[in-house]
Amino acid sequence: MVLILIVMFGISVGLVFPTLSEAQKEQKTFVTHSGGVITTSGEVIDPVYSDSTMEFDPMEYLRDFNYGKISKLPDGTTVREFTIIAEDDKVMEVSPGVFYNVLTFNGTVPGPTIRATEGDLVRIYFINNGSKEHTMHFHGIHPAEMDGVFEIVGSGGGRFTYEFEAGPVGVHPYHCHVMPLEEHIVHGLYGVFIVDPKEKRPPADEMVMVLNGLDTDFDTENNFYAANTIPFYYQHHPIQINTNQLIRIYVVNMVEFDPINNFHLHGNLYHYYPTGTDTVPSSYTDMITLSQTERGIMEFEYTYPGKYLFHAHKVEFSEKGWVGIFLARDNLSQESVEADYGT
Ligand SMILES: [Cu+2]
Repeated sequence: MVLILIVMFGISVGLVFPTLSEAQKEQKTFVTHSGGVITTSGEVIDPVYSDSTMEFDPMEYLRDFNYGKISKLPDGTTVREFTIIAEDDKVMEVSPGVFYNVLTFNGTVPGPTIRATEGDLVRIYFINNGSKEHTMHFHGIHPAEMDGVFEIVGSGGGRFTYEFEAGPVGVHPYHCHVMPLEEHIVHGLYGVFIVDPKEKRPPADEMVMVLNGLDTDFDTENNFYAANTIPFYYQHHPIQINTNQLIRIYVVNMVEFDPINNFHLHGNLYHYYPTGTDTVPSSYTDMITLSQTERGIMEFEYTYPGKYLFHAHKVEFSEKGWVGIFLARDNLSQESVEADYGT
């Protein structure tokens, strides 16, 4: 009975999930990604850095789609050009007082969401301003030499131009493919590539959620989990949505080390399109399970206003940051929430 009262009290004061328990008590010594030797409990990383050098706003990232610089070929094909710069010296305050050495595409983790329509010519001007070798490897269909695996791009300003036809329709990750791959990925060199069908999907409030983990003490286990990098962000800053409006989420699992992740939605079910390659959903569910780089499109709408949790039903992950809230309202402005497809 006492236990029930304690649990009820916890819920009543909003402790839906407790904040992160202390990551590790035991001090360990590591060689950091930047080559420094540090001793840390996992709470403070790279103490040589005293300040964050990276600004990242998960709310802005959520609905930020980069359609590139658009032009046309003589045959009418749309060309979309993007410049992507890799860096590996940034530091991000991922949680209060927790500094993490991140590797970035265009200065953020994840990198920009690149978006094109099936059949467009995508051209990526890639510049490696990092201190290590990096590449961009896109999931999708393209020539071998555009795969970003064997064409290593040197540090200190190395360049490569990736060019391919956008396809297939769906949501795909892109990431660095230089060894040690796990390290380059877990430190942030990834992003999302959306290929829209020529016949557009129905209008919706569209969002991107990259499910990621952060190994802040370099022991090949994640200390934090998140949707879009910052643990607990969308719990403390609920995502505002309209009732009776279609919500479309492009979800990509980039968690390393842990074999699976999942996505549970409260008070609702969603239609799920694995990899987004089909226009007919494969399931209507409130739970999907995703392995490394598995991804898909979720569609749903809320009938009733209110606060709804979404989180990993792998409770360890939600207790370490992968949890958020949708705040559904009846009268939210429709402005700026519907995708314009950049056309
Ligand atoms: Cu790399």
